[in-house]
Amino acid sequence: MKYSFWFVVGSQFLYGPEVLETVAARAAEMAEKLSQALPYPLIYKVTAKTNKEIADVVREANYDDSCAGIVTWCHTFSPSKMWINGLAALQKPWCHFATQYNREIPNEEIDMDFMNLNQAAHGDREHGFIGARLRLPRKVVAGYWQDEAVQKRIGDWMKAAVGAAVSKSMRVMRFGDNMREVAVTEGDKVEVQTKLGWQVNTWAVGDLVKVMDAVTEAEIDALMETYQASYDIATDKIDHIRYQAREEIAIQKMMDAEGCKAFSNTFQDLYGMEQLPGLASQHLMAQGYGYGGEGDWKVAAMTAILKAMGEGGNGCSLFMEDYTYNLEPGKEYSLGAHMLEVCPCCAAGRPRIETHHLGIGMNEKDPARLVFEGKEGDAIVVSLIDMGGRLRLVCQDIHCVKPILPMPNLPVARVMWQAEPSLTTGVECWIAAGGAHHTVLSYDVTAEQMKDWCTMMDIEFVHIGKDTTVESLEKELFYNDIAWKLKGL
Ligand SMILES: [Mn+2]
Repeated sequence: MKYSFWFVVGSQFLYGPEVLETVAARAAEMAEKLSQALPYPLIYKVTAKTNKEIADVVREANYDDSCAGIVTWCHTFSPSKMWINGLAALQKPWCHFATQYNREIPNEEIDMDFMNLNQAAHGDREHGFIGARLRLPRKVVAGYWQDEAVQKRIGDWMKAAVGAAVSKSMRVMRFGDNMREVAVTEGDKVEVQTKLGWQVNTWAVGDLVKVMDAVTEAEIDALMETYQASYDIATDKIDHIRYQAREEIAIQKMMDAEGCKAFSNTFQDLYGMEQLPGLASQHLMAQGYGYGGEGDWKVAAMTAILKAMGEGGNGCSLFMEDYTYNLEPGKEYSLGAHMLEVCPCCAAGRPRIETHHLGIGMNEKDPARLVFEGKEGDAIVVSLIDMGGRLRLVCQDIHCVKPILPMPNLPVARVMWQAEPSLTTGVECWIAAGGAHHTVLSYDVTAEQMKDWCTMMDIEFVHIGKDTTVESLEKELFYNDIAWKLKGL
């Protein structure tokens, strides 16, 4: 899907046709110039002067799948009662861009005509009131439209809105159920479909095995060439790698046939399979598919959504699990990994394909997997949890580092990070909020984008950052719980 955004500019008839022509020409110019700087096109649609014009453009936006959101701005004053019918019907993300065509107030030229034409300061306040009065989810971005920092904020919001569009059409393929007895990977599939749009359904592992059996040697040869081009082969068990290729091709065929962008499986149900898909899952994630281990369909869908929100529509976001800590004073780090399935998008170097025994699960043969170190950089980890009747997204700021130890006997890909506000306070906050051991770790989606995404999806957002304290967070969680219950009444 090629997404775009629509620019809807507010005005009214009061100032005469010349002013309206100027507003329309400037709006078209701004949309064109902004489109060159933004990650998605911004298409100028209308200078809105009537209730009907606004209702019409909103109706059109709602029904156009390629429209991922609308950006509004009031060049002149635009009385907001005429926006009510349209905004009340709006089903797409909304950004109110409080900007102005001119950067400076001209000393000599300013007169009442100039004031009437360039009164965004006035018009955007009227426009803001109706958004607040209608309690509509929206993003407000203020600043000069040609400033890079302002354009970046609009661009970041656009990517979050694309995440919302991807979420609304998300289909998840489950192979097997959740890992037995695990709580946090469970969840209400009706609730996620209602709130987030996800269609989460199950397919038999036996059906996957049938598709695997039908994969041809020629198909496997072609994928082996792709593996060789991207990774070093550090095992002589080539047949194990070929088996992972067979698994990858079969899983991808089944997902593509059903329009699924994410999948989950579990080591407890691999009947008819010789290996837990390791390399197979990793290479599927590298192509933008979401994945969750142990039947964790929530993290699978979130991985696909954050990937889509990232740079170029498949950014550096990956399924991750907190495993173990280094608690030396001054060297406090969390070590993240998974049994096999870490996406190579975050690899600091060229990944190696290795085969090792895996004691957990039903593995007749040592599964092939990619082994590498994660790259350095600022990142976030996010976890979507089901609070019973509603959803909470926990997001923490982290800083990935080069792992401080070589760990030569660790047979999996690994990422090491410092956490905000510190490792241990961060852990206390994360545990207080109920965040899972499974997360999506992202190097290019920000906490602000996740907040925007949660606003669009109407779910709770909890952010653990440099200024968070346990006391303030516990209060926030307590008040949020009451507020969300009242909201649901
Ligand atoms: Mn896990």
